[in-house]
Amino acid sequence: RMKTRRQFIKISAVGAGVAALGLHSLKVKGLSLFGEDSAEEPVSDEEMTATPTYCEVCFWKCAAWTYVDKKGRLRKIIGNKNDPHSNGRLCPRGTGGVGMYNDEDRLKTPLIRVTRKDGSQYFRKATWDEALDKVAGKMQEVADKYGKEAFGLFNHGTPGGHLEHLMRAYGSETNAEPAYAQCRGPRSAAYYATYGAYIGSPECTDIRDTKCLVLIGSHIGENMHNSQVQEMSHAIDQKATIITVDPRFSTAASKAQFWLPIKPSTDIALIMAWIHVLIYEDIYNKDYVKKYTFGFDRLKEHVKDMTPEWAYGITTIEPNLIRKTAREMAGFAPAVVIHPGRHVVWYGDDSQRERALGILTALLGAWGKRGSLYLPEAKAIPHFPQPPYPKPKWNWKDLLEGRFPLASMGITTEIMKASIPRYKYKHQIKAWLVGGTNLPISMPDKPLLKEAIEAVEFIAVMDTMPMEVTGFADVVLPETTYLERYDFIRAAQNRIPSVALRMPAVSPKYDSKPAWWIVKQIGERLGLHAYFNYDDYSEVLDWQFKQIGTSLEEMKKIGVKKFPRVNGPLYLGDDEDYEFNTNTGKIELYSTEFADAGFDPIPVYKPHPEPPQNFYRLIYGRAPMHTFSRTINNHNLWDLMKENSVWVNPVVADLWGLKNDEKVWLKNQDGAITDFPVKVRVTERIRWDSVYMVHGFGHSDKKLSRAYGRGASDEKMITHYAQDPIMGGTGMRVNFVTFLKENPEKNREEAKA
Ligand SMILES: Nc1nc2c(c(=O)[nH]1)N[C@H]1C(S)=C(S)[C@@H](COP(=O)(O)OP(=O)(O)OC[C@H]3O[C@@H](n4cnc5c(=O)[nH]c(N)nc54)[C@H](O)[C@@H]3O)O[C@H]1N2
Ligand SMILES: Nc1nc2c(c(=O)[nH]1)N[C@H]1C(S)=C(S)[C@@H](COP(=O)(O)OP(=O)(O)OC[C@H]3O[C@@H](n4cnc5c(=O)[nH]c(N)nc54)[C@H](O)[C@@H]3O)O[C@H]1N2
Ligand code: SF4
Ligand SMILES: [Mo]
Repeated sequence: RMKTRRQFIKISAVGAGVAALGLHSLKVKGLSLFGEDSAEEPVSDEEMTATPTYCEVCFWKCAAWTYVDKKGRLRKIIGNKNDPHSNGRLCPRGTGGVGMYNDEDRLKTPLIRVTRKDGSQYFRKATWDEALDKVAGKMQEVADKYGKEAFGLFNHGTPGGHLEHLMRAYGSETNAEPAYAQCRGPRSAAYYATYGAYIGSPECTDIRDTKCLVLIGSHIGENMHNSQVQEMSHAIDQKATIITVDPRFSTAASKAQFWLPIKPSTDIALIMAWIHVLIYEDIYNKDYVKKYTFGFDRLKEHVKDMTPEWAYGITTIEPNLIRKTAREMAGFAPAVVIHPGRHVVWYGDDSQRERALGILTALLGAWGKRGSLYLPEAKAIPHFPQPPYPKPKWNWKDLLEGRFPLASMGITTEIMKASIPRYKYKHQIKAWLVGGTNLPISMPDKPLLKEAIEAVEFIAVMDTMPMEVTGFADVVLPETTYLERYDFIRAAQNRIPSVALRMPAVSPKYDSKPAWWIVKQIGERLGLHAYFNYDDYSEVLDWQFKQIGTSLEEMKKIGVKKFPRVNGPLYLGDDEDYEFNTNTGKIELYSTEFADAGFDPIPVYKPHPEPPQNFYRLIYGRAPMHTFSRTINNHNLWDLMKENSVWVNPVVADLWGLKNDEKVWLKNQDGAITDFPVKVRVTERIRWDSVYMVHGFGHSDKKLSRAYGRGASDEKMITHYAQDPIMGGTGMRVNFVTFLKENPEKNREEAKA
């Protein structure tokens, strides 16, 4: 076996004796619902101190109150009633957020990779000074030897935001996050091309007031984005019609009047057929189309033959059902939400599918209208005084040399390729900073990631947990959890602008530090004091709050503050003049931007490869009680769901002789096998041509004492991806798996013997 330069180090190897002991004694307590000692005496709210925060268990950023009892113990987190993201209620994950803080497996001290004489490697505990010196020293070295641009950044969430500030102050914009090219990127490219606007987060979907909610893949109810779930249940109470398109009978499908169990990968054909029906049955909004859109005649000609009968042959959805659902939408227009989805990297033609959704919305005269997509607004927060960021000589975009021309953010796989000399990129990346992203679980194509990890000279990872990604670090920086720190002001868009404060409810456990402090220390070592001109982050917050007419003191009492809209009303008025930020100033049914860049200006359905014999398409999604891989070890949430299962249609189960709860290994088309076996769930709720799994399980790091070895990881099966040529998104539903009923390890051992 080839010797690797950067071996994966299981953090359990650190101070083995102590860790093992600590683990045993803490584990029992860790299983009680709210962690340490909380099963004790009940305590009333009046006896506790409430401090404001916003949740970091996912990216909806719900504002909340954390309650700490007289002994300084965190007892509960509840939603802030004044918050438009949560309306006073958190989802199960947010409620269980205390488990992030209480997790005894947390990173406890900085760690530095050491190579022994025999070549083996381990992490040694380090002081903060040692760890920070090491990171700053390497940043200086890269700047001197290769230029600052050669230091890359992978990030997600608020911790990533702090790292981004550091990197921009230093002089690098060589950054990317899986939350773009592995998530919502195609949506951004498509809606920007069509409407000159982004959907944003929280999505500007007016589900609260809709009469018809169309979910194409979006599985709200399993995807637990808080206010969307709340609004959907309100819409159901109001008897809104729900149309779901999903190869799986999702939770949303179980609440819907219409379930279209589409053949995976064929959605563009269905959407174009809907467009055909609207146009050729003359039930689209003519006034709206005439006033606001560009390219209608070309669209009409383009979809002439895209009849429901044509789509039936592709999607397996009955022509009558296609017609009926199109008429439903037209009947309720404009109060129809065509949900744009969020994790939209499916098959590599995702920007085109997203365009098709945008076009459908326009034909219904719905964009900007009550019950469809509203016009969101966020509060602008002034930047704390600092010099302008230096301008790098090159950035993530220059790496592309014209490829993926409509990418609006860095592309993770491109940053990786640019880190590997044999790809001969014009610019080479030599070192990485990583924060708030677990690349080995969120990236497709493990070999590429591995090769890139091997190739770079240095990796520093800032995390709260010993996740797969920390195992590849040269320096590990243990961050506090969100409950123990100040952070950026949350000023995300919504119906009305609001701001929310996150402040420490408890002091940091172990030797962990907040991201703002970590980047300030590194920045100062690099002489970048001017970008970190404060002793404590509360000074930045107070200054910013004062600029917008409040203060840290007031915000500590209220947590959330709402502001009046200043950019006009929530909805487009009847017949109101409106200039869209596109080339033509109109909603582009025909995209001049796509055409100029050499792409189909109107979406075209193109077939995708089918599973080989005895293989099934692997599709995946979310479970209500977990966020990706990040919560599996959280004892509160682990209690609710400990492992995933693989959903198999009864016909397939029969064929393979699979029983419910039987454990199998999965093998994909490239021979990759899951690390652990996974339980079979035999169910009519999935088509026979596909299998389904919840993402985030099958952790391979033993230090995650609860998550380790539970279930299987979808990502291990995603060795292949289809890249969107428009913006670089990696379509990940293009892998096929088959079942292994015997332990593959046993076979391998037998083969060796
Ligand atoms: N509880 C929880 N909620 C979350 C998250 C979480 O980790 N946990 N993550 C958040 C994040 S970052 C994101 S991006 C969102 C993602 O949430 P969504 O955008 O809603 O999810 P998708 O992954 O696009 O959709 C998953 C659904 O697509 C279906 N599907 C698979 N293939 C096809 C196909 O070819 N056609 C159609 N029509 N459907 C198909 C699957 O069966 C599944 O029901 O969820 C967010 N909400
Ligand atoms: N196979 C497959 N791949 C996917 C997906 C999928 O469904 N299947 N989903 C895709 C989607 S939609 C997205 S958005 C991306 C998300 O992928 P990532 O960006 O990797 O997101 P997370 O899983 O949320 O990031 C988890 C990391 O952040 C750490 N973390 C949590 N809280 C904190 C904190 O407060 N501070 C610090 N410093 N670190 C923290 C966790 O311990 C963990 O290591 O993955 C994408 N990749
Ligand atoms: S939706 Fe749930 S996990 Fe996400 S921020 Fe809100 S409460 Fe937290
Ligand atoms: Mo995402």
